[in-house]
Amino acid sequence: MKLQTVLFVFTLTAGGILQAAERAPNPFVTHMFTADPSAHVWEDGRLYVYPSTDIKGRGYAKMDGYHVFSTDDMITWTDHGEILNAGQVPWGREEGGFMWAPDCAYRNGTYYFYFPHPSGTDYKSTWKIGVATSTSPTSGFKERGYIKGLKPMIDPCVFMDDDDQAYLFYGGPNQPHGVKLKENMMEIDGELQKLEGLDGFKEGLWVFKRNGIYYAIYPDATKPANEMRYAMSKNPLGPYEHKGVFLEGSDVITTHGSIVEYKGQWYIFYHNGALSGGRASNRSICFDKVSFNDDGTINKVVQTLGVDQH
Ligand code: FUB
Repeated sequence: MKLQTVLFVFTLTAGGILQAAERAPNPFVTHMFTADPSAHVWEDGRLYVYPSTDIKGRGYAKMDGYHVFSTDDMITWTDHGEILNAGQVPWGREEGGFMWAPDCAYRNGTYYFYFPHPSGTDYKSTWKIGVATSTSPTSGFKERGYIKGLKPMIDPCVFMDDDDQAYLFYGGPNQPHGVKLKENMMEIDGELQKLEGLDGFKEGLWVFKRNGIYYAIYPDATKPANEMRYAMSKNPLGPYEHKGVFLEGSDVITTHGSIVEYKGQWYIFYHNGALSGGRASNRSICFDKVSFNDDGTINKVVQTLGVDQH
């Protein structure tokens, strides 16, 4: 399903010059509620976003499945449909729901889709990180079990380093962790490590690399709306140096996002409550540009709504 047609808008830039621009307006998915976007550029040159799905009028406990969206121009987005739901997870809790923030990784022709889901009625003590695999980034995912040896926590992020070493990051509440993954992408390799330096960490860890520097971005526990902070390190498993807030909270309590480079521009994907009037569990995914200073620090993100401001 094609979601947007080309949008041409005129906008006032920071420098006060009116100029034309092209991009999908925020939120860029409007036919359903989506949250927790994990963005990746795969080998075909398209940008793919793997969010979780919020259900109209329902809470976090009812989140049940995942869709994939993709683009090659940041304007026209395709909804590739549902790729997995709780009913397809044999070890999952009987009541279903709780299909929370996912991520996807690619190695040697296989896409690995990681999702947090509880195995029992008492969801807090039974979180697992499930894995589904496919040879396509958008369909055919088959559930393959969960990663053994982890603590019951949420929000997986799988980062592939330049040397093809994969790392799993996850955590929450207040406990950011990381560990190497074996080449099979479904077993941990070594001890789970608590990441140092992520001051104020709540959940939603995302790790990326730019110019040899590892960045960890994560929501904090600020109320009424979580902000997003970042920290920098020379090593993926830290220790990290806390740098502060770079994305203000929106009209929903949670923040969750990912940063990716596409066609020479860095973007952050995140969510807000623009389509639900701020209902906490009816969120909508957005993207905006990210810029860096010479020392690698990240500038405060300008969050746009409805129009391009770049
Ligand atoms: O979307 C459900 C949960 O809310 C996610 O797992 C958290 O990161 C928060 O966004």
